[in-house]
Amino acid sequence: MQTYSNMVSGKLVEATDHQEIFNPATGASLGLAPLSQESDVDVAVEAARRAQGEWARVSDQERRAIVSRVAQVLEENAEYLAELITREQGKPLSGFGSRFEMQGCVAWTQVPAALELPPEVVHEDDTRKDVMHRVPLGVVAAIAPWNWPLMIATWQIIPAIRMGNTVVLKPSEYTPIATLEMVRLINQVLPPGVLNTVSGDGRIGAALTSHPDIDKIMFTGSESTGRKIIGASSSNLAPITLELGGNDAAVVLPGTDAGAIAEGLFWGAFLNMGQTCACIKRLYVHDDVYDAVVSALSELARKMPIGDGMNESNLIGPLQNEMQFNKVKELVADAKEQGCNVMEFGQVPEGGYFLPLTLVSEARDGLRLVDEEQFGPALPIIRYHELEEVIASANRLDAALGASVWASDTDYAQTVAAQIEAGTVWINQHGAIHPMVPFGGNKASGYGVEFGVEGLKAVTQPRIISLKK
Ligand code: TXE
Repeated sequence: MQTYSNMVSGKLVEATDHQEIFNPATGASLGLAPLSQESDVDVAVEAARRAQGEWARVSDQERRAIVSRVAQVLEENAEYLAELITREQGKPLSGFGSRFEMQGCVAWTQVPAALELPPEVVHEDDTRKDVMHRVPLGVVAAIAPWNWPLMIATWQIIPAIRMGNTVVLKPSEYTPIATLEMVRLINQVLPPGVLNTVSGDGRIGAALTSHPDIDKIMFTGSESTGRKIIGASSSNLAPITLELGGNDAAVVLPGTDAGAIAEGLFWGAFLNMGQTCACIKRLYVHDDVYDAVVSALSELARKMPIGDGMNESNLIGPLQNEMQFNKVKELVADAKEQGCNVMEFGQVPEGGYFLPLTLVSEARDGLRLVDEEQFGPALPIIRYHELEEVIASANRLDAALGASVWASDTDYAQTVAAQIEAGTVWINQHGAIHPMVPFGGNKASGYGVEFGVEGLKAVTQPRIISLKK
């Protein structure tokens, strides 16, 4: 059985303890992932600290060149890593699956490599000149989730490295292997100590985020863990970028052509089996087009091939883990008990954490499936009549990561979008993130943004050089 290792100071370090990782589609063993001890966290943070000064002194141009080489390594190893993602995380190789995730890793590495954050003259008059430089924060703790394990780790580590920080990354305990392999591969082109890992569950995450020598925390995960991390950061005062998932509403306005939007709505909701932070998690459809939208979505769901994602004809895989599998089943069972119309589609294979694609029509606010983040392939569809009513519904929850408005009249859609509280409101698309466009949550979905120039700023601190003339 293959044993995987953490990376510290450019070397693979053998762990004393391990956990076996299984394929969520088949139950097959994938190998042994390391389990770090709290003392390993100290060693990894020390390694990152030792490497940081020299890394920060590397010229901006050279750092950009090195990050470009990281993108090349990701590209060269994309197929190997995509297969590991499929075996470990479950998303299929094809469609919006693991190859798509690897394309994202490459793009989200190339863009920071190309971006610049030059010093800025913030004030100048006859007496003085004030220039703001963006300097690295130091050692970044990155805590990654299991839904897009490599892409989200890339979002966290690449901007940090690009701007002269060093990193200690902890992958999710559900999906450590593909991430550790990615780190091993990209370490071939990084100086030792720039990117290190520790592995394990929340106990190791807590040791890392509360470590006194951490200067910045990048976190994507649940709201409850986000709150714990805020507490942990009181020991190091590290600023935090927090992406805490969402419960995105999509609003279909009256008069919209259901056929034209069905595919966008479908993948907006079922991307990665719904296990995506900015997925449509509640769909509000005007009475005028309600039946047409439900029927167009049913048509698509009926045709969607479900199964082991290593088979390239499958576009829908299993859920990643038992916790998530049980949570989605429980929320669907509750909706059924509450009198909703539960429609299940697809041939679900035996074994593995497979669930049918589920549309729940005649759903309503207050239902658990609507109010809680299901993070799975079960979409509640709520009928509405008045615009004020649906805007109040969209804004009534604490979660506010993404939202979308769907309409044939895009001018009208923009006036509606402006009234929705969310970090991003898409029009006629959902979850359409881009490496140049800042992304982050409002309200309980977190704070701080990733991507683009704003994302680079988030892993630096301003330093003003003020000259008396
Ligand atoms: O998240 P956790 P879980 C949502 C989704 C899901 C729920 C629970 O609704 O059902 O969260 O998922 C690390 N200090 N999202 O339990 O626990 C943990 O080891 C530091 C939305 O997997 O938040 C893992 O690496 N770290 C989301 C990471 O935090 C700690 C993606 C996320 O795990 C820690 C995933 C601690 N005290 C789940 N405790 C999104 N935003 O997309 C745990 N961790």
